[in-house]
Amino acid sequence: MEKSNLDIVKAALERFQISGEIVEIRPFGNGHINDTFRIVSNEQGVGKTAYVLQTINSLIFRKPAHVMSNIEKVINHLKKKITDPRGTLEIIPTDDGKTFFMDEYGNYWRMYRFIEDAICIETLENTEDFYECGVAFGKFQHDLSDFPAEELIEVLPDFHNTAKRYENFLKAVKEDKVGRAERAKEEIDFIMKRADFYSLLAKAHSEGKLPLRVSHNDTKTNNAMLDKATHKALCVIDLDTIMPGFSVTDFGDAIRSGATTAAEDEKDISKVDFRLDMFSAFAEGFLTGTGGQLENSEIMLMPEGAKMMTIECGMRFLTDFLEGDTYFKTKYPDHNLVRCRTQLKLVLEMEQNFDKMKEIVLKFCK
Ligand code: ADP
Ligand code: GN1
Ligand code: MG
Repeated sequence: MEKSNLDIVKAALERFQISGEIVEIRPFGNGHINDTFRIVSNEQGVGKTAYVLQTINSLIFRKPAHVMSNIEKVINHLKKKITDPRGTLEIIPTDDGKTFFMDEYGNYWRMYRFIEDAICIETLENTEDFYECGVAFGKFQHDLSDFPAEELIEVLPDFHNTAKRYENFLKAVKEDKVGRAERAKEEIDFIMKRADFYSLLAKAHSEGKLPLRVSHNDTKTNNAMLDKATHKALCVIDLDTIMPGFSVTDFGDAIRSGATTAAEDEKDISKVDFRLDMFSAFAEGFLTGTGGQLENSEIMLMPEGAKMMTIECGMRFLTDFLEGDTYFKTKYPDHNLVRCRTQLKLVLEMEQNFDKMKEIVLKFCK
C-alpha cells in the first residue's frame, strides 16, 4: 500500500469506535467490488481485536446510505435469532454512532468485527464444505423469511433480471466501445444463441411458481464463512445486495461459483468442469438450511437457477470486457474475458447434465 493510501486508511480508522493501538493494517480478501482491509488493535488488559474496514464501491452502489440501511436492519433482525457472535456480521459504529462515513476524498467507509477462526473458501474441493456453504446460505434465507421485505431498498434494481442484463450485453456488443468484440466472437455467439432462455425465471414468477423472498443475491462461496476447525457453517457476509429475489438465484449463484473444478479465472479452460456431486451436496445443504420452506415448484427450478446465474455471470463479465473493465476489479487486460470463458464452459456442461440435475432435485421434493 502506498503511503498516501495508508494515511487515508489511518485517518478513516480514527473515525470508528475502536480502542487500543493499531498494530496491523493490511489489504484483505478477494472481493471483486469493495476495498477491504484487515485491522488489528491491541489494548492493554484486553488484548488484540480484529476488524474489517471497507470502502463501499460508490460507483456501483450509488447511495451507500441505502446499502447500510438495508444491512443494519437485516443484522438487527438476525441478532434477535442468533446468539453466536460469529453467527452474523456486526457493524462497528462511527464516532457519531452512524454505520458509515464519507471522508474528504469521497470514500465511504464502514467497519465490521472480524469473524475469527473462520475460513471462506475461494475454490472448493470437497462436497462436505460445499454442503456447509449451502446450510449457511439456506439458513440466511430462512432466518429472513419473516423480515418485512418492504423495508428493504432495492439498491441495485434488476440485479438478477437476466433479460435486462442481456439487453445491456447486446448494447455493449453493438457499441464495441474499446474494440474488443472481434476477439470475443465465439462467446458472443454462445450467449446470443440462448436468448430465449433469459426470461424463464421471470416467467415462472409471473405464473406463481417462484415467490419473491428476501435474498442475499451474491452467494458465491467466498461470501460464506465456515469454522476453521470443524468446517461447519457459521454465517454469510457481503450483505450489500440484500434485496427481494428468488430462492433459485441464491441457489444458482452458489452453484456457478462452487460446483466447478477450477477457479473463476482459470485460464486453461480444459481444467474447468461442472461437478454434479457438488451440485447435489449444495442442494442438500441449502434445502436443510431453508428448513423445508421452499415450494416444490422452486426446488424443481433449481437447475434452471444454476444455469441462469452462470450464463448471467458470463454475460456480465463479457459486457464489462466489452465496455473496458469498469465494473469488476481486474488484474490484467483479458481478465474479464477469461472469467467469461469459465462460466460459459460450466453452462455447456450443465446443459449436458441437465436431466441428471433434474433427477437430483426431484429427490428433494416434498
Ligand atoms: P466484496 O463485495 O468486494 O466481495 P466482501 O464483503 O465479500 O467484499 O469482503 C471481501 C473479503 O473479505 C471476503 O471474501 C472475506 O474474505 C473477507 N471478509 C469480509 N468481511 C469479513 C469479516 N467480517 N470477517 C472476516 N473476513 C471478512
Ligand atoms: C461480485 O462482491 P463479490 O466479489 O462477492 C458481484 C457478483 C458476481 C461476482 C462474480 C455487487 O461479487 O454479482 O457474481 O462478483 N457483486 C456485485 O465473481 O456485482
Ligand atoms: Mg464478497
